[in-house]
Amino acid sequence: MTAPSGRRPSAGALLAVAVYAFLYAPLIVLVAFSFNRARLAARWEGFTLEWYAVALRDQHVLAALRNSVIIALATTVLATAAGTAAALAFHRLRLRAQGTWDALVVVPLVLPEIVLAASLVLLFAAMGLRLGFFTVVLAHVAFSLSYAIVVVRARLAGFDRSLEEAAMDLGASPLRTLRHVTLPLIAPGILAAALLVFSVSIDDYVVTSFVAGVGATTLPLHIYSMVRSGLSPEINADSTVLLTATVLLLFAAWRLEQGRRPRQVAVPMGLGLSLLGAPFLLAPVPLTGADRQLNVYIWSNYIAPETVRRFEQRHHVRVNVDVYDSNEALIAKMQSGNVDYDVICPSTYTVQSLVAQGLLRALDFSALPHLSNVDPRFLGRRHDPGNRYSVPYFWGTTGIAYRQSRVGTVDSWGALWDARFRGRILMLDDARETLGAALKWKGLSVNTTDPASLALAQRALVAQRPLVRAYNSSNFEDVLLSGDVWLAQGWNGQFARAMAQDADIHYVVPREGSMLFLDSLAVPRGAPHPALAHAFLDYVMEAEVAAEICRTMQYSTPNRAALALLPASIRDNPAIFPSADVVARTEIIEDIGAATVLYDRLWTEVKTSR
Ligand code: SPD
Repeated sequence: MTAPSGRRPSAGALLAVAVYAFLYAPLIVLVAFSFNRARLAARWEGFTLEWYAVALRDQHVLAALRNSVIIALATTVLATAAGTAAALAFHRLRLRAQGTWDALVVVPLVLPEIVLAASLVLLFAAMGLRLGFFTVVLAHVAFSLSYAIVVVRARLAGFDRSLEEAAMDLGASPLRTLRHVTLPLIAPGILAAALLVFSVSIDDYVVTSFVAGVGATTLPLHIYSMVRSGLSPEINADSTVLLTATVLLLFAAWRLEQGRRPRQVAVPMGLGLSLLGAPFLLAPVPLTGADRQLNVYIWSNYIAPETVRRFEQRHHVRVNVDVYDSNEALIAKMQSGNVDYDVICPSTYTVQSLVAQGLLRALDFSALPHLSNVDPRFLGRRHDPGNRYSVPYFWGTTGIAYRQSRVGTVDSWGALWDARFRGRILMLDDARETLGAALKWKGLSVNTTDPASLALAQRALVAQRPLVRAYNSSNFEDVLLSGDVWLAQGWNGQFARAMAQDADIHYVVPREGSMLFLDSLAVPRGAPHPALAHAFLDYVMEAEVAAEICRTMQYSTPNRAALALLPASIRDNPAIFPSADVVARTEIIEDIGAATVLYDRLWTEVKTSR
């Protein structure tokens, strides 16, 4: 590529440099920004190793990485073994219409991933397979088998069959010939296939998101859920670790292929494997495989680990908690039909939608004696008359939290459209909540299905987009605490916790009105452990437990008996328990049936607008 001295570089050399820059610039930027002190900005603000420490402490990331490594290793063993066997068979067999058979092997490589994912979900449901680790491995083997076959066949293409014939002429059995002649000769191809399978498996998002179930969250799924809250340096650090491990392993494989001895590749191989092996030492023990197990699928930041641990101790069970940050994510999981959750936490309109789809199990009130602790004002509401399917868990408001020293006093949704705060505004990543805020600002109902009203709200959100630093429904209060944003739309409980840490942060339910939520616990129709699920529902309705959950999470409890057990700092905090005046200007989000699709489309258009 170098031009002879004194001569200008050739067009070919420049083109090659451009191609390599195009290929590697994003990776270089990613690695560099994993050392950037800034939390959200794509602007260099100084060197730090802090994000690696954060990633090492993040038990969710470690558990997800461990899941990814286990799945990728299982997939690699299965797909490489099956792919090698198939490649050998295809190489030997002389089939009629050989070209057609060859093409059929390649089809899965070019099939749109989304089609493969949907077809696998359907197949697993038809076979009665519950979604979990096993289905993820099966799905990964399904899409990576073709890679293994193609790579091993490429190696076999240059294979001299007379060597096998010579071995057999000398008396070796077919098995011995395979072991001592064929496999050693095609070993580099098998190794290359294994590496390719490992990397496509560890990397996969689309198929995995369809077929993952209880406790099978992989690193790409976890990273994607974090990315929805904005690209953070922690994600860059996670990705850099994954990238470094992959490069080290590829380097080791390349050196092996060059004929180096295993001793000579021990360092890169060891480093790569220890990077991938770290989560096995650092992450908590996986919660699958217990005799008695309860699978809870709940909003993030909605239950404290100690509350869960006490239930585990009392019932001698393991509780596996997976989290989501939108009702839409919950509905999608429930609709897949074969997922093993026992307890879920839908909001009012999602209870309505899940009941309408026949996805919830009718509750057995004889197993819920502590339901009597719940304030009757929260029972028998429109979303579930008679509470046949759900019991109230938390209620609260959507509002704005802000840094008073930066923005003064706020009392209107209009503050989130104030151009003076460009780049310092955070909005929830939620169709009903963001369109809801714009509708309320314009004096309209959050449950409107009128296309003109919705178009107006959408235009407002599109106009606001350049001002918005991040859309985030998970840890929005942390972003406000960090000082990266000054105004944030969000839910009261997490803001109440932020206010306890920083006196400059205030919370308001805007004067134009807002959304009131009531989130409930429910048992999915196909829950594998319904009795234990009822025990859990009853447990969280005990006065002491409900008070503890309210104290730790700081969302508003609907449990009347718990109120007396709360400290005044919580009970009298208007951000946690809003006054009757504030409640009077809120509206509960209802299920709007077919118009949900319109809300989702409008919201997607907002997020993809420029
Ligand atoms: N992090 C938990 C927040 C749950 C808030 N309730 C959801 C209301 C959705 N409209």
